[in-house]
Amino acid sequence: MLITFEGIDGCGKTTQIGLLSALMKEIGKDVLTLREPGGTEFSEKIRDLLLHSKDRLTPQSELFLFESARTDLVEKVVKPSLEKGTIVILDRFYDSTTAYQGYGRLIDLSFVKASNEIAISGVKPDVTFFLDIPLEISYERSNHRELDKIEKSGDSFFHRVIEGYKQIAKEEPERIVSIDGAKTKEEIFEIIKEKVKCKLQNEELKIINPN
Ligand code: T5A
Repeated sequence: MLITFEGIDGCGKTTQIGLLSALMKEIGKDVLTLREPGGTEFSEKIRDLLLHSKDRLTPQSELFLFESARTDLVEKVVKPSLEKGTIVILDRFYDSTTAYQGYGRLIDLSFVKASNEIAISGVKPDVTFFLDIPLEISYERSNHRELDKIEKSGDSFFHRVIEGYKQIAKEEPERIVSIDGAKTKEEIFEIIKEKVKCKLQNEELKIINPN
C-alpha cells in the first residue's frame, strides 16, 4: 500500500507521518517512510541542488530535477518495497509537482502530467492526505527557521499552489482526502487513522477473497 501526504510547506505532513508510521509499527506492519525529493543517495543530492543551490534554475530545469529524483526513488526503493508488501508512506509525490511546478511555476499542466507519468511508471498512491492550510499558518509555522529556495518563491506563487492543490483534490475525490490542517495534530491524526484502517481492512478482504 502506498500512502502519500501533500500540502504547502509547514502543513504538518512530517508530524502526521511520524504518528502514522509509529502506529503501523505498533500493530506489526512493515512500514517504510520516505521523502521527496530524496530517499536515495542520488535523489538526496538532487534535493540539495533544488533547495539550496545558489544557481538560478528555470522552471523547466526545476521540473526535470524533481522528476529525476522521483524516478530514481520509485525504481530503486518504492516499487521493490511495494512488491514485498511493505506499506510505503511518502512525504510528497507527484501531486507536489502538479501543484508547485504546474500551478505555481505556471508550466503547462499537460506537460507536467506527462512528465509525472514517465517518472512514476505506473506507481499510484492508494490514498493521499492533503493537509490544507492557509498561507498565513504556513508562514507562522516556519518563522523560526531559515527558508529554502522554493519557500522563498513569494505569496502569489504559494496562493497558486494552494489553489492547485484544491483543484487536484477536486478532480480525484476517491484518492485524495482533504483535511483542514489548522485542526489540532490529534484531530487530524484521528481522520487519517480511520481512513487508513478502512484501507487496510479492504486490502485484507481482497487477499482473503480476490474476486
Ligand atoms: N517540491 C517538492 C516541489 O516544488 N515539487 C515537487 O515535486 C516536490 C516533491 C520540499 C520542497 O520542495 C517542493 C515543496 C517544498 O517546498 P520539504 O523539506 O519536503 O521541502 O519541506 P516541506 O514539505 O515544506 O516540509 P516542512 O517540514 O516544512 O513541513 P511539514 O512536514 O508539512 O510540516 P511539519 O510536520 O514539519 O510541521 C511544521 C511545524 O508545524 C507544527 C510542527 O510541530 C512543526 O513545528 N505543526 C502544527 N502546529 C499546530 N497544529 C498542527 N496541526 C500542526 N502540525 C504540525
